[in-house]
Amino acid sequence: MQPGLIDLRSDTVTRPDAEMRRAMAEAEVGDDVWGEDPTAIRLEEEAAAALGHEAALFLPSGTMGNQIALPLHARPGTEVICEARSHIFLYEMGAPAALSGLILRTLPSAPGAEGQLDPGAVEAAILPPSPFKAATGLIVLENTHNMAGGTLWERPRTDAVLEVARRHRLPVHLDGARLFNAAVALGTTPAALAAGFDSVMFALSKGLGAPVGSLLCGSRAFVDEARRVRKMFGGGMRQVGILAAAGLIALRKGPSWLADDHANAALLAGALAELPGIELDPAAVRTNIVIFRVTPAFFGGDTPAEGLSNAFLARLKEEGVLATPVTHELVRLVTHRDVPRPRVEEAIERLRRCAGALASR
Ligand code: TLP
Repeated sequence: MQPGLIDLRSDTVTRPDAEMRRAMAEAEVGDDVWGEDPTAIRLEEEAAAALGHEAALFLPSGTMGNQIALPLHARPGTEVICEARSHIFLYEMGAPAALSGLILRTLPSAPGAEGQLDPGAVEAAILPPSPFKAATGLIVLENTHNMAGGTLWERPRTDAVLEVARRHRLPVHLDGARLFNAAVALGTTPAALAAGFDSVMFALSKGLGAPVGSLLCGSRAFVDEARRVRKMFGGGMRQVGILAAAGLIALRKGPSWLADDHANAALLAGALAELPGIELDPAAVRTNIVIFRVTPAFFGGDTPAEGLSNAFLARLKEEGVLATPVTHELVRLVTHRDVPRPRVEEAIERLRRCAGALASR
């Protein structure tokens, strides 16, 4: 990467630190497909304990975790209820259909609660077994909700959805890729947020800082089945203790880094809200994701031919800051520990320069 570039595209870009690299070099390993990798076993035990679930399975990615969970809960030809911008719908390459024959029934966010579902709307969308229609097989929630801007599911609403699911005898999976961010932001534990779900995926490779890996947690019987499907999907990894060693450090130490990421995101959001032509509500930024709207006013009233977010991102890149497009007018910045406070302040200066240069044209 070009020196001086500030990479706010995602918290997935974090690089393993010296302690992780040392642990990787020294990791005790074995063949994990044979169940003989002591470091992977330790990571799975600690992950399960952290989430308050019986067991956990180490996986190469969060996508694999979600995609293993889906067919274990829902039969082919059934529907999965999820929010309209959820990761399983928008960013998993159509895998629910391609791998498991599942239909996604997307629901809009509850009014005033971006990324969350209204329990009544979930109940209304549930289809019972019928000779005419695909039945509902599963409900999936996402906490934090990535594309809604790192928003949080708090316990009362979660409980209301779980109660609906239970009444209809439906399983519920949690895409908790950033569950530790949610726990830190809400001042609670990941276990408190993971309670009551039939399965939970969380990522080590995002804000927690590991180079690779996610865990899928659930009952012992569920995880035994997940191990079988992981192998079927090509995710049987051999001396994977090399990666699990970094994962253990991420799991033990990573949560303590997240409050800084959240404070940095709040700082960025406050500064962005003051720029002409940028729209966002800084109070809605509760974790490490900042999503904002770029309006024609940012470009002096014109809509650039390449589109608002593309033009914004290109200008920002010239200033040495990387971000990602969400839609043609929405842009995402994600804070993480490889961009500490002074670099965030520098990013804000560059954002201001970008806005100033365009305003003075
Ligand atoms: N999210 C990535 C991209 O895929 C968008 C990112 O940069 O934010 N669930 C959620 C909520 C996620 O945000 C992600 C990754 C995943 C699942 C998938 O994890 P990986 O990338 O490990 O497959």
